[in-house]
Amino acid sequence: MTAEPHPVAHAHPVEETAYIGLGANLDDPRRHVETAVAELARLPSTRLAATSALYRTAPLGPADQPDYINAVARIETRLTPQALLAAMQAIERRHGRVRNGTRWGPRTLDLDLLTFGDRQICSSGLTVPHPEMHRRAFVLVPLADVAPRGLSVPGRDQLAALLAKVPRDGVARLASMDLRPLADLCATNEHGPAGGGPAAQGMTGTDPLC
Ligand code: A4P
Ligand code: MG
Repeated sequence: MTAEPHPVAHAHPVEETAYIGLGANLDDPRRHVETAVAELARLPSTRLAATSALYRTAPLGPADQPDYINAVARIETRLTPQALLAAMQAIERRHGRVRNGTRWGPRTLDLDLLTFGDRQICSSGLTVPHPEMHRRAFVLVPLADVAPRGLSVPGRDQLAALLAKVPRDGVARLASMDLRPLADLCATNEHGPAGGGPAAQGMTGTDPLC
């Protein structure tokens, strides 16, 4: 059995703000998204700063698949982008993500690294900002819940300008996230609040949950 990469080994001293897009459309997708947020909150050297509402969105790609649940999380992290991506992929695997070769096919959980500070990265396994984010309402609308409208997407434009260009039909706000999975994790989190929390919901990032 191969061991999961250990992200702490790839931490660096500068804390960066990263935005992570979450999407799911199989097997109780809302639960996958909410528990994945709780798992992001528990990553080492990482703090969950804010979570968007949940959105029901029409599928992009093959039409014969269920609607998606989409959301965005804002984190502050000392992980490198590569270590963060590895940790995100480990979370996807724990959620039973199967890659069957269908582009944009249905999935239990997809985590996309949208932006990482003001970095632009183009390597074989990682492109940041995510190359499709600027044209996707199912990313930009929840992103606006947790990011300043003046956020600049490196190499693209400000979030407000990007939002103005995308049609929003097919993106319906559902509800705030239920962060009880996060509270459960806080109760048992060996890292304690300094390692995994605090977490907050909405724009401010100031309501510590644990
Ligand atoms: N990769 C490179 N850059 C990144 C990044 N910034 N974040 C690499 C995450 N991964 C990145 O991803 C393929 C490879 O991209 C990985 O090996 C990673 O090293 P994947 O998750 O295996 O495959 P994928 O997600 O099927 O491919 P792709 O092209 O990334 O799809 P997207 O762009 O994630 O789109 N419709 C709705 N309504 N809502 C959705 O959330 N999502 C998708 C998937 C399609 N339709 C959707 C939604
Ligand atoms: Mg993806």
